[in-house]
Amino acid sequence: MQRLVKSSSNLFGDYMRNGFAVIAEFLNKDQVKTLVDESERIIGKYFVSSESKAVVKPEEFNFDNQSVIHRDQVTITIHPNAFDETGHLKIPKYAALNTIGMKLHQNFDAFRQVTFSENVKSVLRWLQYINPIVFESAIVYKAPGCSELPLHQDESYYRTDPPGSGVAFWIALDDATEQNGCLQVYPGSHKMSYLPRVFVEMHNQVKIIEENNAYKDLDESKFVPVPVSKGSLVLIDGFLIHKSGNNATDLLRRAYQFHLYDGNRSHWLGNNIVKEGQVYSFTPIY
Ligand SMILES: O=C(O)CCC(=O)C(=O)O
Repeated sequence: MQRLVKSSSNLFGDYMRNGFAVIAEFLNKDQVKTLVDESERIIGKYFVSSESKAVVKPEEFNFDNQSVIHRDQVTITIHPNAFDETGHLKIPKYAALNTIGMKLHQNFDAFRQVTFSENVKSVLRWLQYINPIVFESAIVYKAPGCSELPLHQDESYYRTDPPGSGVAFWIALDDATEQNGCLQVYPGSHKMSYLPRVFVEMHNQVKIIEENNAYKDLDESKFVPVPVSKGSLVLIDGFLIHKSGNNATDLLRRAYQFHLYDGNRSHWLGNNIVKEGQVYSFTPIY
């Protein structure tokens, strides 16, 4: 892997100020191709066109608005309207795909090598992570025609005590543009500490707690698009309000994304929907 060129003080400053930072060419073209080839292999093996919705849904993964296929160590989330009333896929599989995960960092060498690479470790040290723990990794698909992913904060989907040590590594596997639905961020919003939607598990059911209208007064004009070339890394603070646009092109827009928190600053709360098990895997990066 090539050495990173961006200086650590710039990166840390950008990240602290804005809640996100970009490192262009974090992966080179060959490394991106290796991840794309591996994801194709995973899709070929684990997601067949004759797919049926009936495939096992592990209890620990239960988002209402998505269908889930869990096979061996691979969990695939599918757009809810992709199945017909008999439970079979009614659109091409690439149009149906939402994510493939959730422990690629554990189960697939190509993803493991990137997630535990020296460059990832360097970035985490620059960001002053003492005990970074990766708990989820997935390829995120935005198919042609796919609509926007609504604004959210990642830490609404997992809980640590105290909150605030979460970060996402989002690596573009295609050039991400305003036309194909690149990330859009609200710079500085990580300092607002909104967490209006928090999902936790209670009695095997996902409940939404702490919902309020905090997002309703957001000035949507403050969002800025983050177009990046393939191989670029976008670091996203767990509190940063962000979204992604719709894909108005004829091509897929893909990213490899993994999430971490700092086990030195916070501990994982037991009532998370994300927990060690069939779907998720918690591993220290160093
Ligand atoms: O890749 C995207 O479209 C956005 C991903 C994202 O924001 C998320 O998974 O939290």
